Parts: sequence; C-alpha cells; structure tokens
Amino acid sequence: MRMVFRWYGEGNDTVTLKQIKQIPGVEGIVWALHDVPAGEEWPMEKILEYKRLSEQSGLHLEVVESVNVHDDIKIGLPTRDLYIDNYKKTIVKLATVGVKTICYNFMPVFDWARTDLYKEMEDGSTALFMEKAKIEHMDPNELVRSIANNPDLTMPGWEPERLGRLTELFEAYKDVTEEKLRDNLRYFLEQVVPVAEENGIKMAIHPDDPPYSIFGLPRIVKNREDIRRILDFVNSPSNGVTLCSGSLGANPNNDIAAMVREFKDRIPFAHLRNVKVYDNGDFIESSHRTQDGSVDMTGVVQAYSEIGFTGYARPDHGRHIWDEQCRPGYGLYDRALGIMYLWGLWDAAERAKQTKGQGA
Ligand code: DNO
Repeated sequence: MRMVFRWYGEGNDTVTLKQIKQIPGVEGIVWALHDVPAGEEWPMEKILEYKRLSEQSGLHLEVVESVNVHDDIKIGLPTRDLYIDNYKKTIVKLATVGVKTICYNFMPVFDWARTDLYKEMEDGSTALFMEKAKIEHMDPNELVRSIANNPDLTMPGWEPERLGRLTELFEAYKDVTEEKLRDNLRYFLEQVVPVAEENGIKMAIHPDDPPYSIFGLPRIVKNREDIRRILDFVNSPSNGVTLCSGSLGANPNNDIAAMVREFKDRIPFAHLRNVKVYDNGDFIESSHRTQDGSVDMTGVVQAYSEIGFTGYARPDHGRHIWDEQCRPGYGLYDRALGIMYLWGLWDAAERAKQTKGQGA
C-alpha cells in the first residue's frame, strides 16, 4: 500500500507540502489542475509547475484526481469526440511527468453531493453530512448554491461555471437512461484505455457519491455489479476502479472487503474512509476508525493486505477538528489521524500474515 495525500495546489489549499511530507509514510500528492475546465486539454506549463513542486517537496505526483470528463461525453453528443481527443492528449502529457494513475468519475452534472458540509457531531467536531429526506425534496439550484457559494475556494466538481448552466444541463440529460450512460462510458473507455495502456497509466473510475440516483439523474457506479460490468467493458489493467470505501459504504449492502478481493488486480487506487449510516439512510463522514462508522475498516484494510495490495491509497474526507479552518473534508488533522490508523491496521495485518506464513 503506497500512501498518498490529496493536495489542491498552492493558494488553493490550507495544507502545505511540508506538512504533508511530515505525515508518516506519505510518499506523494494526489493532484489536479482544478482551474482547467472539464474537456480542455491540460496545458504543459501548468503540469510542469506541479512537477517542479513535486521535486522540491520530495513528494511524487504519480496520482491525478481527477481529469474530469466533459458532460458531452456522458450525454453522448457528437462533440464528445473532440473532448475525448483532448482527454487522450492530456493522458499522454501526464505520462511524460511520471503520472501512473488517473482517477475520474462518470457522474452526470454533479460530482459528489452532501446536504451539509459542517454538520456538528457529538464531540463538537463537524463533518460532511447527507440528509436523505432533504435531498429528495431539494431544488438542485439550492444545492449548488449551498456547496459552491464560497468565494475563497473552488470545490472539486462544483466549478462556478456550472451554476449558470444547470437548467440547460438537466435538459441535456433528459433522455440519458442508465443504459445510455453505460454505453457512453463504454465508448469513452474503448478509446481512452488503449492510450492509457500505451503510456503506462491506469484509469480508475470513482464510484458515485452517494451511490444512488439524486434529482432523477442516472447513476452507474453504485455497487459490485456495476463495477464488474465496467471492468468488463475493456479488459485491461488500465481500466480500473478507485475503490472508495466511503462512497460505496453509504449503502450498507455494499461489502467493500469482498469487492477488494474480487477486483484485486483492477484497483490502482484506494480511497479509505469510514461513514456512519443511520437507519433512515442519512450518513455522516465519521472518523476513519472502525468503531465510529458503519464500514468495517479493519476488515477492508485486512482484505487489502491479504491481496498483497501495491496500489496507491489515500485517507479520504476527514472531520474538521481542533478548530481547523480548511476545505470541507480536506483538513490536515483528521486525515493525518486517519493515515496513522490505516497504517496501524495495515502493519498489524501484514505482521499477522507473516507470522501465519512462518507457521507460528
Ligand atoms: C470529493 C471527491 C470527489 C472525487 C471525484 C473523483 O471530495 O471525493 O470530488 O475526487 O468524484 O473523480
């Protein structure tokens, strides 16, 4: 397991590269050009700027999250070929600076969604929260306002240019069923995966977050069956999944440890976090610890150890603790605590494996 840490870039993150470097066992950053709109080819000068920062900090830049997929590709419009072409060019460029894994998602209109970014927990910390009944009756514009209405930072997947185009986007998705969306994903993968493969890059689709439809939009990466189908679209190690225990974990029927075992050689990137799911379907992003949430993090990390996982892993959204002012879900403290917990689980599992191997 190779530990990495998401970083939003200079002037766009409250966490510094120096701080990241001091978290035990973190070897690289998970980065992206957040100011390049989806669909555009990433400019080389900007990529090289990250290369410079990576060299300076001693943290590698092998993982990108995300190169976003333009909505025209998801909708299946004729213009998609142009955007797919740009995507391929970006892949080639990223390979030249040593990128090995590209995380992306295929969620229509919205990337992740929550009804509350700072829900107070019993201990006074705050965390991202989803109130199911609320989102079911919410106007999508209101959701966009509540998430994107922050003048200081751009939220990933909630770029301001989407605000004005929402009605238009919903209209464009009107006839996109799950089946059609799947066909469009297959079309995209058939073109992009060979380029990734030639360039030593693994594509890793991120599950839908939450793993069910919101606002009537189709969702196709919700569970084991969905992931299996996608991996079978193009049978290549470069067509993989970002196995996000938190996104999938918001549906208690998803057995993440079983997925780790089943998809073992197709998981270039693991997102490891816990989530507490309530009986009414609401969920909150609890600490990474097994006892604090609904996902058996102990069992999940054990499964990774069992399969001899050599891919990248990162802690995911943390709570906001110790009065830290940070991006929602992306502070330093709770994610660093998360890492130490994950290492603890991992080291214990590896040791147990070793002892068992020696027949003790
Ligand atoms: C939010 C993230 C998502 C994720 C993308 C991957 O914090 O989990 O924005 O990066 O969905 O493409």
